[in-house]
Amino acid sequence: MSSLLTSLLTFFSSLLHSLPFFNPPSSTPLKTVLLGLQNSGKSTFLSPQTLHPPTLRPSTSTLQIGRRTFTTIDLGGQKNLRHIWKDYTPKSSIIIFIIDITTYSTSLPSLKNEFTQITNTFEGPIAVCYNKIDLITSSPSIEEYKKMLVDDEEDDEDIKFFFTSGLKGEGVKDVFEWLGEKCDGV
Ligand SMILES: Nc1nc2c(ncn2[C@@H]2O[C@H](COP(=O)(O)OP(=O)(O)OP(=O)(O)O)[C@@H](O)[C@H]2O)c(=O)[nH]1
Ligand SMILES: [Mg+2]
Repeated sequence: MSSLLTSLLTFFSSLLHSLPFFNPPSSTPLKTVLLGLQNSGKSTFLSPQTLHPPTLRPSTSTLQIGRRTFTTIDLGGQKNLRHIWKDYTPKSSIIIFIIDITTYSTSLPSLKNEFTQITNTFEGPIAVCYNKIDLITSSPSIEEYKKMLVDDEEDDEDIKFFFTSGLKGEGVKDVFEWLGEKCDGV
């Protein structure tokens, strides 16, 4: 009898805690900036249903993922627009760095240059997304991609690497969940 009562109490407790009232959105929105070379898929990552022209001006939007609210700033990735990135990173808690996996080898020198500048100055969590995985059939492991981009052998727990397809929504939730966890308590 008591085990039946315990099961019933557990059931109703988990039911109540699944309701929004018991699990309200966290009050502090996380300021998130999307960086990456032109055409890597930043705008699509945030809004896959829309066809985006190249981003020329910073564009802000809000995303609710689970309990976390992300205020995102999408910046243009063309070479002549990248100088403004440094104006936005100090105001952001999070960076999502998007890489077009289909042009990775040819764009590696520019990618390394931009990524090094970011990691030299930014202290918060950075999600590096090897994006457009829906367009490739096989690829090196994430560790091998990481070694090509980052010279430092040491693991930095504030940087995590993901395979994503912004267009198909693959891996996107994992990225935001990890970022939300990294900002736990904020
Ligand atoms: N197949 C595939 N195509 C993608 C994906 N993400 C973006 N694209 C395509 O890549 C092109 C560029 O996407 P955007 O999201 O505009 O790229 P961006 O990084 O915002 O480009 P800029 O604003 O110029 O910096 C578009 O044709 C998208 O449809 C993806 O995950 N898979
Ligand atoms: Mg864009």
